[in-house]
Amino acid sequence: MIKLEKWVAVLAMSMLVQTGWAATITVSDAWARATMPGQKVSGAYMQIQSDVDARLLSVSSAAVPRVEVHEMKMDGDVMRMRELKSVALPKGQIVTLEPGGFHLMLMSLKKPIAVGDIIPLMLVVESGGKKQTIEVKAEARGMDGGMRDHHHH
Ligand SMILES: [Cu+2]
Repeated sequence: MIKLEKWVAVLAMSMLVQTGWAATITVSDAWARATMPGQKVSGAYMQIQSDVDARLLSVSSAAVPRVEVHEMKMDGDVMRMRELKSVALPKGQIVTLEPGGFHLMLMSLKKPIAVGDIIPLMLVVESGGKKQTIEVKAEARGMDGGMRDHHHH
């Protein structure tokens, strides 16, 4: 089991962060995929909306040794995935991180992620040349939360 504080009610709720110059970044429906014993990678997903043109640059987590921003795409009939330098968050648009598209890759997991675990994620977002950090709590869901993927790491 991963030791994390359990937030029960607040999850899946939208989160608003606003401080002075910063963009207003709204994150909703953040979740991570629970893992099987021995599985070292998983994914995290959410919807992000910024009130100005912005970019998601990177993500870190106190609970996961390494988090990468990935994109998954069909290449002919092969699904491929690559690490991205950033994900554009165009003004006012909801950008969805989901299985089969943009996603956060949770890597080098030391322990399995159980359904209901809360994975804290720190999103670094840049807008107008300035960076801000948004804290997101993603609740772990089971394998039926979406298509199976990421078996090739
Ligand atoms: Cu990936």
